[in-house]
Amino acid sequence: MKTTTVLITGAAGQIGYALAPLVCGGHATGRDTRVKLRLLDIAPAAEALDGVKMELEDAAYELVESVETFVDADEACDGVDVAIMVGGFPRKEGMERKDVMGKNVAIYKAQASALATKASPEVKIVVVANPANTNAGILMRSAPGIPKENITCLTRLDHNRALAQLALRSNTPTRDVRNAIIWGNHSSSQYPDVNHATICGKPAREVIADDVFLDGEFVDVVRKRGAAIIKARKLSSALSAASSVCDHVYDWLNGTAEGVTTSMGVVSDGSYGIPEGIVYSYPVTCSGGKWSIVQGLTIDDRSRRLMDESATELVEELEMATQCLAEST
Ligand code: NAX
Repeated sequence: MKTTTVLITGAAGQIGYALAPLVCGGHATGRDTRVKLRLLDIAPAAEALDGVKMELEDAAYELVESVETFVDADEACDGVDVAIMVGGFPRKEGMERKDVMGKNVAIYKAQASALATKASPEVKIVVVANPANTNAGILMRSAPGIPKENITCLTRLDHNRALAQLALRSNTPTRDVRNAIIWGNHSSSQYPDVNHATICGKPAREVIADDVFLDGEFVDVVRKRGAAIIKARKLSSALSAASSVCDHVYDWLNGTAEGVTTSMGVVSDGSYGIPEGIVYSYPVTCSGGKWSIVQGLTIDDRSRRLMDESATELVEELEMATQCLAEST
């Protein structure tokens, strides 16, 4: 059986607490792969991180080779094959967007250097921490030695939310809903697109037969689901985020099923007229450990406008982040 070294940053946080057990159970790398787990957080969270480690030991996972904790990014990144970047600086009341961006740029610049020098040369990275697309963009720019294709961000949670809403509306199990697309930013500017989605193999628009709902309420619910969960739970999504991280990593490593597309934040090569170089959520398929953007989809005028709006937001975010990066050097 092969062994994969997985890093989770921000591991003492609430997503970390939901994610680490799933990774130890093989949900990210597969039931045929042993896991060496490395958990990173900042020094003030070291004791809580040790508590997570103790619980993971007590759960006696069959696939786990070792669980180690770190408060130093260089040490944590040593030999890492899969890096799940959950740690980041949250926006606090009264903080300007640029101030939060500056904090995250500093974190992602330092962690990019640790990954570039210490991780496996083929390391696959998924950024979860917000602003996820732009943090991934900063990682890319700060670690030119890591192939851009190996740096992604999580929009699978938004993708899964879209599948779930279509399933609920059509009274169908989620497994029978496929190929919704999240275009753009992991933010409220994202465009959840149902034009290529199917329910039990038939076009979702035909099955649901309610374009007013699909073009209005559906889009709003998916975009604002994170806020709805915070309102209900008084905490942000953790279980669903952790589960979606596993889906993202699993499909990337093991391939998407025949005829199934998923959504991943990946570097734009200009496909669908999106500016090159930004990290943009596209429909992708995965095979042999690589993702590829699904090409040739028909894009109607409404979709074009919504896709471009999210791209514009991302270009502006990346400009702000690049400015913070320049100011920090
Ligand atoms: P928490 O605040 O519970 O946990 C974050 C953890 O990161 C903390 O333990 C903190 O000490 C740690 N941390 C901070 N700076 C660090 C550094 N430099 N190195 C290592 N660790 C560091 O947040 P949680 O609810 O777990 O959410 C984590 C991130 O995921 C947030 O940025 C959040 O906005 C983002 N999300 C992204 C989602 C996505 O789909 N892309 C969905 C869920 C989530 O909202």
